[in-house]
Amino acid sequence: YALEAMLKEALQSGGLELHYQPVVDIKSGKPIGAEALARLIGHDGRTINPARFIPVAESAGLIGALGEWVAAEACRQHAAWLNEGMRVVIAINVSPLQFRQRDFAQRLGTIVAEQGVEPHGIQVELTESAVMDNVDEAIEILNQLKSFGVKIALDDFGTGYSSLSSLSSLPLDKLKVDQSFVRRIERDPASRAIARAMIALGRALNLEIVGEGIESEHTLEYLRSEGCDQAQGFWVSHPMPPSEFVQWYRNQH
Ligand code: G
Ligand code: G
Ligand code: MN
Ligand code: NA
Repeated sequence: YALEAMLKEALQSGGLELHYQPVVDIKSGKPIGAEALARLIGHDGRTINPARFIPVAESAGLIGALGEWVAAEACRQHAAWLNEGMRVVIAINVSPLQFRQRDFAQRLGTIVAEQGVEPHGIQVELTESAVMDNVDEAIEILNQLKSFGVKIALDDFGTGYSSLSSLSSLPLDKLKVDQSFVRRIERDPASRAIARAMIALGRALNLEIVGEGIESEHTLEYLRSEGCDQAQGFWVSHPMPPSEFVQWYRNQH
């Protein structure tokens, strides 16, 4: 209950922030974009992570409001950075519950249109369970999102129950190979084989592939040699508040 009250208050009076984790081109190391990760800031300045407050938002009926705040803030930041000459594709996470809300796509389309976002400047990350639950309905929602110029990434790929035939029928742009495999690439041959197979599958389906949770140069090299396109993880950078992200970005050029 304390967390629910805190979240409600944060939505009204600015107690939420987005932190940004860079995504880079795996060959050149040049920044491409960033994943926006929500943070709840307590009165004592303490940061609470989404793993704790997203489930609360879902059960308290606040996930729609939270998701719309995230989308609007990400779009505002994208446009502000573009004004300063920084072209950052911002990825936002959408929970399965939010994805299935009746006018989700329409509302997101309105938010994107209001903020002066470039086509493909915003990307939506969805998990397998969000899209595989009802594939026909998902295809319709995804096509609507794409008509607004939003790109679609399948997040945490490999941890859900994707049907491979459905995978090819969904209008996706990107696959994000889940960090549970990536983090074990160096020490576990099975994880290495799975990561490799997922990259091959993504390439066969003409999708961009992002390796997430990359924590070493060795892992990054492995993914690059297997044809992975983009890299994300602590080896590249931790998630950062916007001001730090700007410093990081400028240092890459
Ligand atoms: O930043 P990290 O611990 O902090 O994120 C934990 C999980 O929370 C990840 O699975 C991430 O996708 C999810 N997450 C982060 N930000 C958001 C958000 O704004 N909305 C939703 N639905 N999930 C988020
Ligand atoms: O589920 P999702 O992919 O949206 O999760 C993003 C989460 O993963 C964030 O909490 C982020 O802080 C975390 N994360 C990002 N890179 C790494 C990494 O290299 N190692 C670990 N352990 N966590 C990471
Ligand atoms: Mn994500
Ligand atoms: Na992920």
